[in-house]
Parts: sequence; C-alpha cells; structure tokens
Amino acid sequence: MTAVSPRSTPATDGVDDLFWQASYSPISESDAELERVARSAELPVLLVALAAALDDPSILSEELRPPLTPMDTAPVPHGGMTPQQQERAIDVALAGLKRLRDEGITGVGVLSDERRLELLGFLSGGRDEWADMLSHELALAPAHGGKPDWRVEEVAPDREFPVLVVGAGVGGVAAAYRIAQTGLPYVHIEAGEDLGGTWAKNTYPGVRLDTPTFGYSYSFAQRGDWPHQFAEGGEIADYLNEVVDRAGLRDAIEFDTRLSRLRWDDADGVWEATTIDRDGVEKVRRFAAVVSGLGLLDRPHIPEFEGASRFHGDTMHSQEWDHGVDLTGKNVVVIGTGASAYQIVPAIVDQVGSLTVFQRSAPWMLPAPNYHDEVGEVFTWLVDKVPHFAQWFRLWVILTGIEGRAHTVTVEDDWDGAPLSISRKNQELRDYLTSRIEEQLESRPDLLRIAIPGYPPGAKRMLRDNGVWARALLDPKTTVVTSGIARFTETEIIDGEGVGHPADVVIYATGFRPSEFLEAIEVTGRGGVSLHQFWAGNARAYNGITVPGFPNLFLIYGPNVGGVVQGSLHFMIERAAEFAVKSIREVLDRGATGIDVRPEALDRFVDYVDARSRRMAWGQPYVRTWYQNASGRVTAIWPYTNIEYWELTERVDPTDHEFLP
Ligand code: N01
Repeated sequence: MTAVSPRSTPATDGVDDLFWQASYSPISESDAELERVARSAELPVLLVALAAALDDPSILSEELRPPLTPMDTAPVPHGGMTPQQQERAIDVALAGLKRLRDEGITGVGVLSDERRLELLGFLSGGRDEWADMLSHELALAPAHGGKPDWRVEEVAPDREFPVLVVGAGVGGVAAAYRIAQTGLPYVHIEAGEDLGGTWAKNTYPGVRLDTPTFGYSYSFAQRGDWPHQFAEGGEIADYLNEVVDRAGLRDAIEFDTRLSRLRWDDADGVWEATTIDRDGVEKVRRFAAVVSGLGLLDRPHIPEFEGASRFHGDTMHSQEWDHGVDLTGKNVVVIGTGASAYQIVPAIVDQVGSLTVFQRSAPWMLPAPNYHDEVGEVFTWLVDKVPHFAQWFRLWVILTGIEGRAHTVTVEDDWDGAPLSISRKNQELRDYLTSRIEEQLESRPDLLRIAIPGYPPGAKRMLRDNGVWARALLDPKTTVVTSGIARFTETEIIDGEGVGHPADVVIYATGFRPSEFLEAIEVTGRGGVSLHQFWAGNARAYNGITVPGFPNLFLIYGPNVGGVVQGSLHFMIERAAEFAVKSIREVLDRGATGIDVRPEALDRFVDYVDARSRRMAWGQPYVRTWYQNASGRVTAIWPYTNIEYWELTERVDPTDHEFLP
C-alpha cells in the first residue's frame, strides 16, 4: 500500500448539521479485511457512500439498483437486491473501499445538484419524485433541510415579532432551532425541569425506541455513533440535550414554566400568554406568534377502578415511574399490554416476587431479533471510516420507510376476513405473526389461547419481538389475566372472575389521552372563541398545524401527523416547524399582524386524511385504538407517506389563508 497525501478539504459551505464530521479515520485495513466489511455491509448504502466520497457515480451502475422490495415485517436486506446483484455489488464496494484507503480520502463535501440527483435516483430505485423530500434529509445535499433562507433583520428590520415556543421535547427543540435561525426573538418554556419531553419523562425499566434509531433524529443533527439499533430512552434524552447544547439553545429555555392560558388580542393582533413558574407565580407576556411543541403522549390515562383509593401499596403510571419503589421480591401488577407494558414486563420479571399482567387485548408483534442489540462491529467501522456512511444509512432508513409497511395494513375492497384481517396481505401477515406466537407459547395452551389478537395486524401499534415478551409471560412467576379488573382491595386486585391477585405495587401501563390536544391550556382565539369548544373533542388542524380562528398559532405535533407503519416522525415535526417559519415570513412580508387558515381549507384537509384512514386497519369501525378520539375518528395518525406531507407543507398557499391587517 502506498502512502498518499489526503485530498484537500471538501467544500462544506451551507451545511446545516450539528453533527457534521469533516474528517473520518483513515483506512489501514488489508484487502481481506475490507472484503469482510463489504460482505457484511448494507450494500446500497455502502455503494452510495463510496460514490459520494470518491466522487464517482460510475460505481452506481443501473444493474445494481436496489428494487426496494416492500417490507412486510422488517426491512428487506439490501433493498431486495438479488444474490447476483449482491455479489457484483460486493466486488464494486470492495474496489471502492480500496480506493478510499489508497487515495487517503477521509472526508466528503456537499454534493453538486447533479450528483445529488444521481445518488438519490440510485438509492430510490429511480423514484425521482422522492428526490426533493429525500434531499431535505440528506446532509450532503446543497441546501438540505429546512433552514430558513431569510433572517428577520433582512426582511423586517423594524418589526417586533417575539415568538413563544412551548415545550422542549422533540417538537419544541425543532421549532426553537428553526426560529433561532431566523433571528426572531423568542421565549422557550418547558413545564418540566429537564428537556427531552417524552424521553425525559419516561424512565421506566426497559424504556427504549421501538423504531430503528437511525430514523429517529433530526435532519439538522445527524448523529452517527448511536450505540444501539433501537436506542435506549436515556440515549435519546442525551441526544436531545446534546442537540440543544450544540445549537446554543439551552440558555433560552425557561424550565419549570407551564403555559396555562393563551388569549388572542383582536385589537393588537398578538397572543397574550399566561405562564406559571415553579413557585406558582403567574406571568403574562405578549407574543406575535406561538409555536406549540406539546406532545401527544404525555397526558397519562389512569382508568378509575372501584376501590383504587383504598389500595395500600404503591401505584405509578408508566410515565411517572417512582424509582424510589424497590420491586425486589414484591407482588407487582401491571395493567395494560401496550408498548410501555411490553417493555416494562420483561425488564422487571426477574426482579419481582410475582407478576400479574392484566391484558385487555393482546399485542401484535413484529419479529426483531436485533431489538436489544448494539450496532455491529462492521457497522461501527463503516461509521468511523467511510465518510458520511451513517448519514447515508439514516437516509436509507427514512427512504425505505416512505412506503414502509403500509401495503400490509391497507383495506382490500370486498375482503371478507373482518374483523380479523382487512386484506389478503393483512391475512398473510396475521397468519405469519400468529405462527410465531404459536411457536413461542406452544408449551402453554392457556397462554396461547389469549395471546392471539382479535383484531387485524396494524389496527393498533405493533411491537418489536425478540422473544423477551413471551419469555416473561412464560415465567412461572407471571399470571396473565384477561377477565378485567372488578375492584381493588387494600392488598389485592380482584379480577372479573372474582379471583384476588396479591399486589404490593400496581403499575398503570394504561397509556395516554392522545386526542386531548392542548388539554390543560385555555386557548381563546379571534372573537373570544375557545379552541376546545371549536374542537368539541375532535381536534382538527390544517396540515396538522393551524386552526381557523387562531392566527399565528402553530402546532408542531398536532392532530393527524403521527406515523405508525411508514415515515419519519422527525420529518413530520420538522416540516411543521418549517411551515410555521414560512407562515411567519408571509406575515412579515405582507406587513400583516397574522395569518389565519380558512375553515374550508381545514375541512378539505380533514376530508383528505379521513378518506385515507378509512382505508387503513386502524380506521375500521370495529377497531378501538388510541389513534382514534372518543367518537372513533382517527386524530393521531398521518395515513399517507412523507412525500405527500412534503408537498402539502412546501409552500404557504395564500388562497388557503386570510392575512389579518
Ligand atoms: O399505551 P397504550 P402505552 N383496563 O395506549 C390497556 C408510544 N410508546 O403507554 O389495548 C384495562 O398503547 C390497553 O388495552 P387495549 C407508542 O406510540 C413508544 O403502552 O386498549 N386495560 C393497552 O393494553 C405507544 O403506542 C415506545 O385493550 C386498559 C394499555 O392499557 C404509545 O406510546 C414505548 C384500560 C395501554 O396501551 C402508547 O403506549 C412506549 C382499562 N381500563 C410507548 N385502559 C417506544 O418504544 C387501557 N388499558 C418508542
């Protein structure tokens, strides 16, 4: 191997990525070691990373394009490349790795527009209509992401336009980041004492992501060295803290400050916001705009059970875990079998004396043998040595998630398998997942009888299965009860058949109240109209962001933006923040006080999302899920792909809005 001098530093002007890495470790491995790397890597990602680093698109020949085989349960390796394609791709990747080593390339710059399109065209199997949305996520794209192309001192130097950002979770941090980039003055409040939202609050044993880590980060903060394939809760909280520190956003956050009231002042065209600090002191401040980063899943739902107040033991909701309660040897009752219980139960089963799980409906589980795994040794090597490999991998996760698993949960007309399935594909999935449950629980017919859900896969959130749930249920200490809860006594939970279950600790893993958006806040808009009266229990917002009659109020994680079988939530959240910033720009450009969406535009949006949800498993009339509000309308879910949301939020359509003088 000949020593060579590194190339000159690549151009990185305009990069908007807090985790941008200019230089990577040089490669010194032998050809044989590099071949081992090429044989273990996700090939489309490696090929495209090499093409970018070597500035050589000839690597990406037409014959190697991944077909993007749809995923039924988990991503199809190499995007479904045939074995022949894979062998050829390994040869090409190996040659590329050797060149990277031999030419001493340790960095990569922003791509030209032409190169961007070539590379994205390869990864997306020629779906050129995805290119703009994907460029938003590609740190190497010129003008990637949603960085505003304006600063307030340029567009409205004489205008006072203070903004309130509410909440410092995933949504609020995204909003603060974008607002800060405009130079607009803003106040950022957070009700808790820590930032991180859900990831600060949920500290229960076993808490971690149940979606792949690499799809769960901001386009403007593309961390590469994630330790786990499905990050632990604390790792995400640390990431959010690091984002805030790297972006210099921390000093602007007022912790322990809760928003209680918002009132639009028609005369002055401003929001009057009442906040309460940790000492209960109220403060009233006026803002030109308010951006809410309040979460969907942060208002605990604790059902009322007869006798619960008489119970002598400890109780806690999954989100309000009391780490002072020692579960060792205790009789522990877990109510619920949703995503939270699913992580808690396996994490505590070894510690407790007995475990009683109250199950109302069984969960569907997707196979994920790597659910608790660290990222592999080859992956770590690639992240360390191939410039921007991690960022290309992140893009790949988002790209393959665009269509995701939607085809497995979409209704087929005239299908007669309801209420157990909604299409042939859905029935196939049901059969497959059922056979896995049967394998895991075959030794316990009593458990098997209650473990197969009576609703179609996808109607509720599907969980990740690496066997630990079944093992916990099979543990001799565990009893699963399906007859419901009749009442609590001082020391027991009496089930629906009158059987008492000893309880020292009761854990409510009973979920949240996700359809009660902005619940604890009194909001009055134009003409004194109450937001909660306007919604009347049926939260609706245009693009999930704005509500007619409530000018300059932007919801970052509003109704109908959550994804479950497809898409990146961070993408949705960032786009909402960007839409807020674009709307503010329109207001400033027009010298207006406010932007107010027209009611007919909201109605059109609601019809659009409702029509699609009716075609999905979760929208069926016989299904009950937290995706729906009390009347059964789906308010939590975005039922289309990220591409449609990209298009809807690309510009602020003046015909959909009224501008207030
Ligand atoms: O809440 P849930 P969760 N009597 O509403 C049961 C996210 N999350 O906290 O299914 C008896 O899903 C209820 O029964 P049923 C994720 O988006 C993410 O578990 O309605 N049982 C259900 O079993 C997730 O979807 C991660 O029949 C009652 C359970 O309680 C969302 O948060 C981890 C009952 C509630 O399940 C919510 O998950 C955890 C009653 N009266 C959570 N009321 C990640 O890994 C309710 N139940 C990212």
